Amino acid sequence: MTGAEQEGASVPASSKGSWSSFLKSMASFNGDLSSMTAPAFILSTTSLTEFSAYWAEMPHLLVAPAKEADPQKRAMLVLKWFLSTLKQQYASRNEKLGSEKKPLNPFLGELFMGKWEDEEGTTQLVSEQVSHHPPVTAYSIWNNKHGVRLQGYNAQKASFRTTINVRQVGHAILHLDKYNEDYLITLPALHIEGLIGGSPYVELNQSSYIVGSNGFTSRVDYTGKGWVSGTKNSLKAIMYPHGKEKSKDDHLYKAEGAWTDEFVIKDAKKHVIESYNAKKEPKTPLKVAPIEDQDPLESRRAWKRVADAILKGDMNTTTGEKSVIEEQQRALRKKEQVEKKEWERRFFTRANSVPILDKLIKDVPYGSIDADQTNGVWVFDLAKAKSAQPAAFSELL
Ligand code: HC3
Repeated sequence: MTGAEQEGASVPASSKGSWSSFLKSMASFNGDLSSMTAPAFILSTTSLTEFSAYWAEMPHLLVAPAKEADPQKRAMLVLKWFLSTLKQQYASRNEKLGSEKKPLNPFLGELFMGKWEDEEGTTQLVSEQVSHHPPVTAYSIWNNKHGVRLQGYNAQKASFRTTINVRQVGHAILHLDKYNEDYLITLPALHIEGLIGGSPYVELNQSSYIVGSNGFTSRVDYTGKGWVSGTKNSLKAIMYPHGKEKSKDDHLYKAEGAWTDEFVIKDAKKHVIESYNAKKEPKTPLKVAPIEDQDPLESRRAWKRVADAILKGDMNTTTGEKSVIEEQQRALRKKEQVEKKEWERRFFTRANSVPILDKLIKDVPYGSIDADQTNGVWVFDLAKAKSAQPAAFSELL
């Protein structure tokens, strides 16, 4: 524990009591992150549906594999893109806001939509809350110019043992039209550091995989600063032909560095093939429709009153406005029960099976789909999407 942590330096003086009550309450934490009640100063105005955008803030890296003719290098560029998304996914809020905050819990049917426009053409995003119990967010991101499509869904299973530990359930699948190739991406486990001092941040742990239908798999190992040794936000990755994880001589590439900073990718001859510097890589800003033009279910419109109250530090209004949304949701669920009709998701459908997922998951050690923990396996439904947003999807199929 650092000096600052001992003193609780990041907790505003007026919130010290509520922060220590929050820490005490964690002892009986039931694992449901959405039911966690945190003090006002640590509440974020951003809903988890927005987090799906972190996958594509650098469209040039997302589409780079589609421009590469060699299958082995293509798989390596998928690894590079994936590693480049980590800082955005897990450290950008900390960097921007000074700590990780508690995101808004999306309601069922909540949407977040936007696009990135740059020299790679238009890259589009739809994110939808497809389940509330358990909370599950699904997303689809596509760039028609380069024929690149990413879709996925995720939920979090949390536990408390000295800190908050989170296992991510779900996956992403990247599809490259030109090569009719798919990459199954599993999601890293994480835990929260800096909790005692009141400035929480995410550290990644364990391993995640990228399994390509072209025969190459990457494994990424995450480590952090331990009690005795280690460096914050470290990663090591290897890429190998399917089934050759344990055979070092068959490893094709190695990546090493920090996911918040710099990493390099070397070939089997130890030559640096790719390098990445998170601080220097240009990002394309996401364009989101002005709030007044948004659908009532779109995140920033739906949460506006809550977000405004959080920004003002007005806890009474925050709680009151949250209750308005919760009440509306309760009424909708009741209506669905009476009418025996499940909420119709606007962009996604629950699938019985996804053959490519069933095939690729076999190359993930101990890999399983765990559909029971995500209220199903969720796939982007183009027919639904076309009727929901005809203009946006006119170029597809
Ligand atoms: C655990 C987490 C919510 C989930 C966030 C996820 C896993 C969501 C999917 C994204 O693709 C990646 C991602 C990044 C960060 C994860 C969040 C970090 C903290 C947050 C907890 C619910 C907040 C804990 C509360 C407190 C007070 C410690 O900040």
